[in-house]
Amino acid sequence: MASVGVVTRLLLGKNVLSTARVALPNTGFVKFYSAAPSYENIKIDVVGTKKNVGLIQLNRPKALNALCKPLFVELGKAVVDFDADDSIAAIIITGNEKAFAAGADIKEMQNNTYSSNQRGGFLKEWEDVSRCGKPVIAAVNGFALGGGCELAMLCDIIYAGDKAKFGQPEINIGTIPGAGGTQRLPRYVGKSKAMEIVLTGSFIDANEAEKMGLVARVFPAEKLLEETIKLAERIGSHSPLIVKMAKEAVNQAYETTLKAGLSYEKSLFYGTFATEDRKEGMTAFIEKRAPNFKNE
Ligand code: DAK
Repeated sequence: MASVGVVTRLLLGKNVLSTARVALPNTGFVKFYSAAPSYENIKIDVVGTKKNVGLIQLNRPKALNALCKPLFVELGKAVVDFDADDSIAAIIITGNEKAFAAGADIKEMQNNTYSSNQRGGFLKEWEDVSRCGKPVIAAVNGFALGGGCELAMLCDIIYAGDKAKFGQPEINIGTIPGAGGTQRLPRYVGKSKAMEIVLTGSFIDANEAEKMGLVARVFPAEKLLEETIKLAERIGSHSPLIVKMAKEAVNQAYETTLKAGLSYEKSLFYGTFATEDRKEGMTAFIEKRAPNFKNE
């Protein structure tokens, strides 16, 4: 993984996982994990000045990070582990300069049948990513196509490098988006644009994706990861508990009516008043000091 200017890269060996903390020369305390699988299709890292950002890099460069099942099993596991780790405030999923991910692995699914899809719960690990309570940010350089675009849309925020290309080209290979493309894309960009993208299979570039509201911000490709880590760190400066509630509230907007959503929001808002962090946040404001959130 390319090292990032402001970030002290933590080399954890080959995905050594444990719950212990060890001091490494010049890197301070490094969290590492034990009993983790030896990942072959992703790389994980813990980055940021406070070492509170979990970084997952999809790592099948020869196949443009095509999302084969073993990759998705590893990705799901890494997300679940970071989600369970109290020292991690936010998670970034990224790829490489050429591809975030060029879709589900066409070679792997070529011989699937309707019944094998049904029986095998085809790509059911996707739910591990969508269930994550912590903010998940996609940092997209290169191709984000088909399942790659859908994976980015599963995330809470998409940042893109200026050469990124998004698309749902399933129509070109005789199928349709199957991991949220027909449902999430219209919610991001509206029906007309979504129809154009899904029915033509054509790609859109990063600036267009930003204009449509698919992407939150575009950066020069080489700055993308650095800027995404800054975003994750900024989120990580807030109360993790309240961040989780805010994420849940925003996501509810896509699941329900306005009336039900507003009611849900109100309950969560009232709920923040049962937390120590809400008390600390408001007290710190009035005392003109930085808050010291405790995740309580
Ligand atoms: N699968 C497998 N291999 C892929 C791949 C893919 N999606 N995309 C690229 N590759 C491989 C190529 O086969 C090639 O491998 P070799 O031939 O060298 O062994 C290598 O990556 C480099 O690709 P190219 O030679 O094609 O590279 P180019 O720069 O010329 O073209 C490209 C780049 C991205 C335009 C082109 O590779 C391309 O069109 N790729 C396919 C894009 C695509 O159709 N994606 C949608 C796939 S369908 C679900 C979950 C997910 C899904 C469905 C359901 N459930 C949970 C139910 C998702 C479905 C899809 O994504």
